[in-house]
Amino acid sequence: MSTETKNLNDNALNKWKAELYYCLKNYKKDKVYFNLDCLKNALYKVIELMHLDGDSVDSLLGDLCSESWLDCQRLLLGNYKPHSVLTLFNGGVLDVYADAIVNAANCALAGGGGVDGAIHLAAGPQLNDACMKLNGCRTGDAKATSAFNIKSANYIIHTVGPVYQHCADDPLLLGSCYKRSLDEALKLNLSSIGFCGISTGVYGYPLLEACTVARDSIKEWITSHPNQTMNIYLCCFSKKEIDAYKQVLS
Ligand code: AR6
Repeated sequence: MSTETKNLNDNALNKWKAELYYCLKNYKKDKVYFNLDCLKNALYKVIELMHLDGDSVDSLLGDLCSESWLDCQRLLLGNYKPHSVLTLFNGGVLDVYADAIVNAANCALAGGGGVDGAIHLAAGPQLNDACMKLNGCRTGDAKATSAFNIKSANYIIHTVGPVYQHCADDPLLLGSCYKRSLDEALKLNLSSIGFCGISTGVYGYPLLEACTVARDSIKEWITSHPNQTMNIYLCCFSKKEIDAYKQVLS
């Protein structure tokens, strides 16, 4: 390789490394500016230019931003092919930038407390009007509306989780919420969706069990939709949720 070519390669590598570090830092610190596609792009350029395998990338970046890097490692698994990705997001559904966010609603779709109240407040009164036209929603089902005044998403997918009863139906109904929400996102031709921890607040579903159901049902959906590319964010409003997801995803 001529000196000139080597210099050009070094310059390109430094540029993409800087971009990658920037994306990872934003992922950890300032999620408003985090962009998954930019991160993927920079990551692949660095891998190409350095001829790295996954392990070497780990050691290069693991120390710098270990927490966010751990969450982003899954991006490597598809070997450049577009595929659905499940990512932990350190923030609530109103903080994530996604085509749709998922609301933990009630059967009447009448608004309420918790994330439902926060979403209605942020979306504005038109959301209630739209919800009233949907004829309610059964437990385990999902229905979509516009996101109105919420600018970080275009759609809200309202799903109704089970009130925890400690019975065999709980995981079936909760799993159905995740799958039906993903079906709705696909029907609308969307490619990213942010979930809150459905049923884990007012409805009393134990957190670790709910995270396990979320993981398993989303993985099942991804497996049964191999040709779809969906960026799926598990939004963690509290530190407890991050810890629980990390435990079930490790
Ligand atoms: N912003 C973002 N996420 C939040 C917020 C918020 N302000 N508040 C809670 N979460 P919950 P449920 C997360 O209780 O258990 C309502 O009254 C929280 O960390 O909102 O499914 C409805 O109308 C958790 O991950 O919903 C229903 O009647 C997730 O939101 C009932 O509560 C769900 O907690 C639904 O109960």
